[in-house]
Amino acid sequence: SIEIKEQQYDVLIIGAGLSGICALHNFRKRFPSWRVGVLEAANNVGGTWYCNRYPGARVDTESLSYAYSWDKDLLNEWTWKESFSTQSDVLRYIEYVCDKHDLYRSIQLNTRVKTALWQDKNNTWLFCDEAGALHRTRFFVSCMGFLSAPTLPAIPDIELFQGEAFHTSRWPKDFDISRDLANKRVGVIGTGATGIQTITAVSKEPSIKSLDVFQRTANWSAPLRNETISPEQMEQHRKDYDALFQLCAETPSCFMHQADPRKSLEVSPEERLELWEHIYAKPGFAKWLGTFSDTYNNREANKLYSDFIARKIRARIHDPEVADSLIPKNHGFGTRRVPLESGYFEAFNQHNVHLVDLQKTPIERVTNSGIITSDGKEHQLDVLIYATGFDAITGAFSSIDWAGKDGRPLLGSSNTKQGERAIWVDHRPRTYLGMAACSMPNMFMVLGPHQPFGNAPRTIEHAVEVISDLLQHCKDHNYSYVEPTGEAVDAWTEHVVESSKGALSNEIDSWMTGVNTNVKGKTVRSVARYAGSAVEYRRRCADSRAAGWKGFAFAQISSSKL
Ligand code: NA7
Repeated sequence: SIEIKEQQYDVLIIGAGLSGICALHNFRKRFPSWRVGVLEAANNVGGTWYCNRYPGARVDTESLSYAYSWDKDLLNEWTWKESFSTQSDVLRYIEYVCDKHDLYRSIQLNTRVKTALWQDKNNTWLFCDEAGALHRTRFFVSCMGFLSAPTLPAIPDIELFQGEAFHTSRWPKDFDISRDLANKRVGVIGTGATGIQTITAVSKEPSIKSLDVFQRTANWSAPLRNETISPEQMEQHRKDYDALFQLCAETPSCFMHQADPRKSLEVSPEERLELWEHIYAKPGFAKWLGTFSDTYNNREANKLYSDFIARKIRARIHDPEVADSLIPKNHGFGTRRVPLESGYFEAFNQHNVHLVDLQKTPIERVTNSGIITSDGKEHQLDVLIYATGFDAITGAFSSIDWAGKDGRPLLGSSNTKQGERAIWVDHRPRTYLGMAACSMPNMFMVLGPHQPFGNAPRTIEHAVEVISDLLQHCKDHNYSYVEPTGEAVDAWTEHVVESSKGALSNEIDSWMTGVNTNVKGKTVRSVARYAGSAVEYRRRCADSRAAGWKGFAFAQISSSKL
């Protein structure tokens, strides 16, 4: 008989981005006797910050609040150079953490998981990777990210294009814009956070011949206001880290910005304008999150603020018709994720940058040398960049073939035979605390669906802490099996849906509401994230823990050897 060797773990982490690195560090420290490992599909650590190497990629959360808080020495050693760091600086930071804590030895790179099978007989998960190697583990933690599976646009004849074409999160290695875009006619499809950063950077490249921006939905965007951090400022910031992390722990999405408790409609027009101008002049998400408290659940309040931002945008664009196209019509400011920009709108004042408004002239098809729009015009291109986003939330899970308890698939469509047995039907996750799911025993998720997304490192650290405490509980009681109860999953999923009601963002198609025209079956809105505050989320996690992990069922089995 052929013996297939399998790697064995007590806890296996999938993904080596900010979540996986945080989980690895925590578990290795807390469970020194356990075999802890990470499988990572890419050939480096970093996750989002490794994959998204497109020009202009930058974090639009303040760098200082984007650091791990659990290593005081690291906070003292590390120097942030800019208030909003570039992709390469964030990646350098993650690599530095891995070096400093000797994490690389537990991470297996270039290992993409293809199948996952729950086995009752010994309460373990068996994973098979793309190369056919097996990995068996008692517990596993998904750190796969909710924006990690890129999607190409579903437009006809996309494969015909003969020039260079790629997705922003698959930026070709060593593709240098000043060299490789020199004299080129460049096209970008997509104007989300990624598109806006890419378009701005490419437009500033003096060597390009032209840039065509294919915009399906205009996006509200506002100035980032990045600045360099001097050594003296950094010295001061180091002293303020504790207070900063404390502040982030008290805000709804863990950013360092708080809404003004007043309501827009209760103050005078002058007072309104005063606050708006004040936050507009501030860096980062202040202008999204620091406005009046009713801005994102009161239509009239939202309209007033949107009009204010629209005036700001209009003032920056020479051609009124272009300005009109760049200002969103069908959704209000802040009801989708607000991309922050550094000269995006001014790009459209350049003679070589053209906006193709797909609301007026939708894309008909791709040809071997460009894109034809409905007005019959062929936009000739040498390079085509897809900034078309991700199969968000469930995308990373979709690329693995799951067999949970009783062989149940994790995902499935309601109109297929397989879908009838699926745990999450029609891309609608059902979770307990966004951390665990029925029929997926011993699985935990960091940044899983139904968690309160926001400032990623802050929410990651909290989720890792909770999972770590739960694993400790299993270890202490010799439990080899843990699964949320059906009632707990029903109640939490219902609470997630309830708390999203009234938010204007819930009425808009976006990756946050689970809609993606490029992914089959993602046409119906679902609730992807917990819209109750992060503070409330923490309270609920703490309540479960205090009540002996209420909502979870545990079991011991005697023959529970791996
Ligand atoms: P997003 O925010 O999902 O943006 C994707 C963009 O691509 C958006 O403008 C889409 O238009 C556009 N798109 C997608 N498919 C098509 C097709 N088929 N035709 C034309 N245009 C299309 O992804 P990002 O990568 O920018 O940002 C993701 C998150 O990463 C971001 O929120 C940050 O948190 C980090 P649409 O609006 O759907 O009409």
